[in-house]
Amino acid sequence: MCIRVRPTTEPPTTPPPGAGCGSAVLCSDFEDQTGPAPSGAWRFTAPDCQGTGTAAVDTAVAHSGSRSLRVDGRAGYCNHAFVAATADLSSVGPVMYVRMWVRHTTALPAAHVTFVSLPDASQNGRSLRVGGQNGALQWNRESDDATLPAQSPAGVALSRPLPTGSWQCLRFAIDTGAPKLDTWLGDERVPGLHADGVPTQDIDQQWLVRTTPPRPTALRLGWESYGSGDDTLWFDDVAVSLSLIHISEPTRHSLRSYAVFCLKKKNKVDYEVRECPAAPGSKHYCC
Ligand SMILES: [Ca+2]
Repeated sequence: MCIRVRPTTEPPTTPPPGAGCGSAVLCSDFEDQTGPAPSGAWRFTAPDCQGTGTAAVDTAVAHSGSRSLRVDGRAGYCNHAFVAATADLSSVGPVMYVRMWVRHTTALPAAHVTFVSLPDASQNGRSLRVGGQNGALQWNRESDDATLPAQSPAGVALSRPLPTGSWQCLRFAIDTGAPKLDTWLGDERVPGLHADGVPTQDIDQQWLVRTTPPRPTALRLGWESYGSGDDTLWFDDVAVSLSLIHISEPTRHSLRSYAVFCLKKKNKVDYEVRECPAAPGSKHYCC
């Protein structure tokens, strides 16, 4: 029986593991990687052709812990370099939610580039891509080269650049039952990266010409350039889930709250320390 509750801020037990993504289908902070070559749940791949681009586990820069995935992307079509999750994602739905932390060094170029590539069964294996064009983030569909948003000045203005030199949280919601997409950069749902099924000029009018929804089967992180554009990128705390994943920063234990529960059992009193569930909108709610 709970007699009293006393809040404390000290985490008394081993912190929860990994990328803070609960029951996610795929959840990786890359801390289990033992060498520079991706292993276990990840493997290097160069889907079309391989040149000077590289992708490897990095121990110098990390969002969580001491490891991340580093991609040295090079301009030119035949410098593809990706690390692919080995997980089969073909049954994740009806909405597939993806979260990743990404950091890069060079502003997105005017030319088209890709840094997330999802093989798509609805395109016979061609990719649903996330990258940039005209200096801002965009979605691209390989089979018909459609973009979201449209690459008009008004459309590009409704997207956002990917800031350089700091970790950014990118989240996607990919509807596999309707031609809908959503994208968050940090806390903002980016208006130009939002396909809602109703064609809107400069945003998703071109995208929705194709009504077959995507069916991603896998996740690849890396770099693919179709002209100009070198960049160095890091990825960390990557998750794929059936629900929107919070922008959790799993190693910041100070955001967790704990309470001491006083348990009275017959003639003795036991103390049990538990992590408190967070209330909506509060980082420090204690039970
Ligand atoms: Ca990490």
